[in-house]
Amino acid sequence: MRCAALSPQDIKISYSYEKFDIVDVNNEEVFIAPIAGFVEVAIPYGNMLGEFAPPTSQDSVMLTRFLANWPNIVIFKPAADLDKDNNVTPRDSLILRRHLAEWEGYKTLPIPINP
Ligand SMILES: [Ca+2]
Repeated sequence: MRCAALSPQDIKISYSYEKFDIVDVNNEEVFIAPIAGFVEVAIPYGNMLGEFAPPTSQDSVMLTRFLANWPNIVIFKPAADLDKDNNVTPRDSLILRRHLAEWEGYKTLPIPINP
């Protein structure tokens, strides 16, 4: 589950002197590889907390509440953009729900609109 960074403001990382590695906002290690002038960043697609764990129904609930503008719902937007259109929309929520329901064609996230 790796892709190029969506845009500079979408991903916040820092260096952990405790872990001697680059970490995300949750202090989890982030895979980064410079490739011919680009930086590849691993994104935990579907996990709204940005953790490298498979998404669950709780992630779907968080995304639904985020899209409904519930207060105090913070998600890791790059992981929620499951169709890779650089926006978090109800279509991303639909993809996550189908993934969790194990629909055919939704096993591997993300599912780009125009692959
Ligand atoms: Ca999207």
